[in-house]
Amino acid sequence: MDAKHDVVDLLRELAELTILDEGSPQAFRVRAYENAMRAVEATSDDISAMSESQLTKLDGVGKSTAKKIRTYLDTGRLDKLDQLRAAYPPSVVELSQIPGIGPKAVKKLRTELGIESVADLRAALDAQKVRTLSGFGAKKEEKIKEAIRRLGLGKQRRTSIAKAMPIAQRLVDTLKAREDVLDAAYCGSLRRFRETIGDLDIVVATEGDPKPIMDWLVGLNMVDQVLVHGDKKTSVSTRKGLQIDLRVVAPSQLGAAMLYFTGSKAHNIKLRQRALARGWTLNEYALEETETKAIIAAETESAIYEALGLRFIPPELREDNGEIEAAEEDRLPAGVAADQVRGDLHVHTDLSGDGRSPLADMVEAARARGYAYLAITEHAEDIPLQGVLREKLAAQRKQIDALEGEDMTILHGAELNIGKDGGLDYDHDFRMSLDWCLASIHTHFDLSREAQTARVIKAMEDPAVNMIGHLTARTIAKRPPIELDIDAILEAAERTGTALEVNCGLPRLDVSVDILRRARDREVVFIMTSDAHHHRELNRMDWGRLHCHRAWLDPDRIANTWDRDRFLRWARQKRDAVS
Ligand code: DGT
Ligand code: CA
Ligand code: CA
Ligand code: ZN
Repeated sequence: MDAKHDVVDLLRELAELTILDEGSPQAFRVRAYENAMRAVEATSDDISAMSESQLTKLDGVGKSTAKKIRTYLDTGRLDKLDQLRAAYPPSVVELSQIPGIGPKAVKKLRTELGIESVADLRAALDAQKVRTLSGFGAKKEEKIKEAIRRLGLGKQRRTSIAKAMPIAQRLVDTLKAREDVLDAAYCGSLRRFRETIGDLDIVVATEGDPKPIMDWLVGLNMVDQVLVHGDKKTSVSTRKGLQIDLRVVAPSQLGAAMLYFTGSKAHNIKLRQRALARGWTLNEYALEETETKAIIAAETESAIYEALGLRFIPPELREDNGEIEAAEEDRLPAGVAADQVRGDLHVHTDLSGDGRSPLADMVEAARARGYAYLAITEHAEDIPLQGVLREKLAAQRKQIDALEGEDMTILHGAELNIGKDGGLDYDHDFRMSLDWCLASIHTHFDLSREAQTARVIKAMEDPAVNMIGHLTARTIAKRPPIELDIDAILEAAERTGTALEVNCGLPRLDVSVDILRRARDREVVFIMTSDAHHHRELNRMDWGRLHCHRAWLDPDRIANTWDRDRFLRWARQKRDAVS
């Protein structure tokens, strides 16, 4: 792992722990760490070679932070970090991740009730002790209980895909760059693109000595405990509680190892039964003849599938959902290929309070992806910090027109906020003057199922609303989905001609695979979007392709695979019906 990533991780952890320490995410020190983190992320200079004063020259890095960075780079540790970690152990950090429990509440729970973990909190909730604290009460107790239950906190924690993926990618990239490594891949549930990951499984191929590779893992900064340190397998756990299993194999065995460690277990069992029926054995080293041990296939996954009489099954389908039967009969569901995505319909620029790239950069990035259409959708006015007032939004149209070309249509849009009772931003005429609107829930996550369902359906009935953004408003393993009558929502989407977004950002992946499957027999239109707030985030679309494939969703159900004429015709329908 390179120094830059280590420093970004350091600053992120300092910011997270300082929120708890200062009791507020807005505290000056927290902002200082966050600004420094963004500055380091953005620089292409070699951080490890920079002096303290050079670091200070990065926009956003203050003097005292620069000093901390340099100390950390030179010594591999930092007193401040050690102090904060001692004061706020992982079990306390976990408490602060429960929706409705802010840093101040964590302090109160610790000092007044001695609560140091989710388990302690659960016991205190059961004893009805929490309601006695000022600012809590019986209703809040209930909400907290419900959140703990729905997020599955306090048990063996699963890590969200959003947290696991960047770690896995960095580990694999670093491994691949080594001279003694021929190939490396993350496997397990992450490769199958599950929403949460129990542990991370990485397979490495080398002709050489596995020991230096294993030692490298054990020596990483993020490692907290070494669970196994062997030649075939090494397991560590990180300070955030993520277990990493690393296996080193010979290149000739890579396919068998990847197949085995990708799973799922149920998929593997079915494959082994097929092998058995042919007088063969399938294990993590090879597909071989049981009697003679002659190897039939081992080097690639495709060769093993082929020998078993199957089409190659992409990892995201390997869940024993009928994919083996489908592969046998050559009717595996088609996925969306990268070049089949024709546009992105949910993109912010720095006009939105939380957007980070200028319009021109977003448009250029969309062109680079070969899109034929793009919607610019700033946050609308009802969301205080991020929202854009109508005059400013109206003024954006000129800029958009100037950047449009023959190759790419740019829709001038907005991301409306669905109010508590289903009301929307601006007014009817202004909304209708825009080319494209999505409407999303950003507030009131705790309403009843009836109330949530009603407000979403009301938004769908608005003629300016083309699409509902991130329907359930969940963040995976962090904020539970809002309560909804999904069948009623799907029915309304079909009836009103409103699309449902597949938000491709890893923290959300909303709507879920489960909802996509439930919509299979309905004519609901789906649209994959990046919800990019930075030009580099347009590539989130690639995650959405895996997500939709995992749901066996027919690509033609996804409107942004349609050619420009078909898409634009569809996008006009709701508006045209009223005028
Ligand atoms: P996770 O980590 O709980 O999110 O899920 P996985 O699927 O990554 O499971 P994990 O890490 O326990 O094992 C990785 C893969 O290794 C698993 O998908 C299939 C394979 N595997 C592990 N243990 C067994 C086993 O006892 N039998 C078989 N057939 N395969 C196994
Ligand atoms: Ca795993
Ligand atoms: Ca594992
Ligand atoms: Zn958005």
